[in-house]
Amino acid sequence: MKTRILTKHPANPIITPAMMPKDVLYVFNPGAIKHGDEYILIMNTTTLDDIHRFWMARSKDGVHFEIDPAPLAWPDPDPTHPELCTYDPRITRIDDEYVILYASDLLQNEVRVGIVKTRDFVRFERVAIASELGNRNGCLFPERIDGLYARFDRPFGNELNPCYMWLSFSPDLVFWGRSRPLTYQGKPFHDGHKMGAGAVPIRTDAGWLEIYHTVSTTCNGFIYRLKAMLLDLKDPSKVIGYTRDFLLWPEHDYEMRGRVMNVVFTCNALLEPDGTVKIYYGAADTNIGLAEGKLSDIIAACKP
Ligand code: BMA
Repeated sequence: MKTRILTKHPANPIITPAMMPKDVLYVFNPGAIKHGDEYILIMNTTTLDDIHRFWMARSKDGVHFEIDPAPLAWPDPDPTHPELCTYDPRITRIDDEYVILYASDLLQNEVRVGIVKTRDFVRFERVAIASELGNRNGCLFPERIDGLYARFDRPFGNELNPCYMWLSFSPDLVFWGRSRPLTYQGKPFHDGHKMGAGAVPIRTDAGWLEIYHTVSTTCNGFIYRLKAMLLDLKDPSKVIGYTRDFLLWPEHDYEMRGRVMNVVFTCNALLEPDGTVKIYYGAADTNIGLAEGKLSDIIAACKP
């Protein structure tokens, strides 16, 4: 077997439902960022009422987390659009703020990209629920591109037009447009049965590095696995390389059995000063694992 580019931490799963202070059935798919000397996770949790709510955890070493006593007080959206579930948060630091894009389920199967910001992870302020229905995996770039905010999104497809990644732009985080699919060598970039943004992209000399999820179908259902791609720095709708092999896949019990079987899913990739990338990932929509690898190895694997 080839050498692994990402190594799973020996303490995995680093967070399980049993570690939660209250009755939590599942804890998974965290957004992650470093704020001062702390690692912050905003985690998906599901309680006995089957609602997905965010819950925060903090750590000094990035492995052992102190979990808040209660779910996060999430700012109410527009009262005409009450949120049923909130999940899959991606935390981007831009200017001096942290902007969190997440999936906001209004009614069953009506998903939009919600946007909330904070400076301190204590007070959270609503920015928007981005208008179009049937869109998720929203993920904000850490820099403006040609003066505009840029985000990945993933409009819902159908049998004929499955779900792939798009890029949209906004002057103010509220109104989004100029949407276009990612392309590779001039054609729409398709990878798997469906795919979507994972991590907030990392700027590198070789291009924007994006860790994404790709979904395969089997006789027993979907398998969610992670790969990486490089995007043109000036026009990030252009894919300039991607990993042919999976970088992370479900193989252990905690990744294969749970609310949804055979899932590894990420909303983050944190670059450390020594060139290590830390990925906190959801496992079987039930637990949280940590995987680590070298930025240079991930970039090299994206090149044909
Ligand atoms: C996706 C999202 C994720 C989830 C994954 C696997 O569509 O809903 O939150 O981890 O499915 O169930």
